[in-house]
Amino acid sequence: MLRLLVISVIIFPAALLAQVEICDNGIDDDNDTLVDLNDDDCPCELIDAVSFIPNPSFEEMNCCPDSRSQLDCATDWIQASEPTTDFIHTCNWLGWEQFPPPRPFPDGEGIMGFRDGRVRNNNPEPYWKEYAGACLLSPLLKDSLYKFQFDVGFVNREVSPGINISFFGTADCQFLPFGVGDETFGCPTNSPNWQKLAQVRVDGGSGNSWVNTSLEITPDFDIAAIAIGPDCPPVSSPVSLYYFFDNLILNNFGAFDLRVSDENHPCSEQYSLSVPFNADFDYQWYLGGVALEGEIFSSLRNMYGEGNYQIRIADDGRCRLSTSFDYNIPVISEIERVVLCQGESYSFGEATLTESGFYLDTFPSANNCDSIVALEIETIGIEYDTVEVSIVEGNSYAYEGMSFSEPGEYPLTLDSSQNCDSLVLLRLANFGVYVPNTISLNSAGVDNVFKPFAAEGLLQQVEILIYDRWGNIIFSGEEWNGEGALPGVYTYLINLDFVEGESKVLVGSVTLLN
Ligand SMILES: [Ca+2]
Ligand SMILES: [Ca+2]
Ligand SMILES: [Ca+2]
Ligand SMILES: [Ca+2]
Repeated sequence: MLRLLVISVIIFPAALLAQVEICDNGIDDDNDTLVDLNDDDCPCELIDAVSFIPNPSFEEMNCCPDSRSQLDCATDWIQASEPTTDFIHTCNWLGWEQFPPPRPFPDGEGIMGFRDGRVRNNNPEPYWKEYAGACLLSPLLKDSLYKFQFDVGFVNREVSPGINISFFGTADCQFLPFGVGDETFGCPTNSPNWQKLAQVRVDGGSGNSWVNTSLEITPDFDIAAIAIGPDCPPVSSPVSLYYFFDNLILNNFGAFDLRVSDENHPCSEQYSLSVPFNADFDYQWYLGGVALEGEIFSSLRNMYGEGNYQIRIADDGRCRLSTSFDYNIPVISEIERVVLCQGESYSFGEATLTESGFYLDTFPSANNCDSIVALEIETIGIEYDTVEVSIVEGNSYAYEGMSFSEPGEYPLTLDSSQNCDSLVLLRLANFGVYVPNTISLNSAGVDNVFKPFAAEGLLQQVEILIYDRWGNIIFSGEEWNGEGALPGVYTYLINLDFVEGESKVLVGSVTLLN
């Protein structure tokens, strides 16, 4: 068979082989450059499983709530009842102190909180019922089957016992809100414009928990707006009761088959996409419209990088396709500032940095996300402070408790206020002046004249004073040859005027030899 097929391909021109696009093989079978779902030859009904309720997870807001009763801050939500629901968002207000919401929230950063009856100043208010309402993005049609899936949050057993969550509908958005001006109005059906569509019993166990639940609705008239909250009977609790809502998904019953949800952090290796499992369905996952080989289960076994993922369900000759789930790996950007002392280094990725400047690198951070870090390094003490001192040969210079007498350069490390060592370069020089300490009247090999010796052009004027042991000046002039003096020790004082303008007084002793 295989051999025959090969022969036929050779014999017949390619154009005569009418190839058909196969929609789940990742190949452009009909050579029109369009692969699988991207090819018009693969029609499939696109099912949008986004909620008919606007802002269904309380994530979009006009303002950040800073206190109770601010559902109006949640975009598109309508405060349906006179007793007001609460908008809780991590941007600021995290709910009543006595009703802390369970964390984390099921979806995102915003949720809604509501009461079912209230006790105020020991007075029970059994009809104090709080409802949130929304004008639907798309009406619920008469006699069609819908599903409403949502999360209910429970504080604790006492203030959040089991509750009948109730779902109400009205034919016109103008009937929101209801019971205006009447805090004891109770549930929506106390108005003739509203109908109760369904309810479900939800129990939060010991509390501090979220419960995901759902109910089914087949309305007997077209529904344009909804209200959700507690059911209608008056509450007889001795304490105020309180609950939370999040992630309110209302759609055609069948749309939930194609509702793609993700699990784990987007940067995690365990991150995955899935739809609810149904043994009767054949599944195929796509990335960018191209079939992913072997991905034929309700959950993706692997991720194939960023992009638009879709799942196709084929059953009973019908083809249904989910809307694109856009998978993006978040990148975190941060700026770091580091101060280094001279001689210190900073490890940044694989680099060891010691110089001032800006550096960029990418790191895996929490949850294995890439984190782009802009690093600014400032190095303190990169340049020496220089102290220049000149001394006369034989003298010494005291600096920071140390003594220096030899000309030269001394790099010194001192403590400074920056917590870095402060670096000082001490440049010690002498004046280029040599003063002998011994002269002789007659001997060779010893200076015969007492005077400061200096390089030519250094000194402008020299005045030497020679004192005897009683303090009498026995000589004054530019150089002393000891004439007329007895051998012995004499004290000198020399005034030096340098050509550059400086002056210096040198005091010492000189021994006069015979
Ligand atoms: Ca194909
Ligand atoms: Ca094609
Ligand atoms: Ca085609
Ligand atoms: Ca939310």
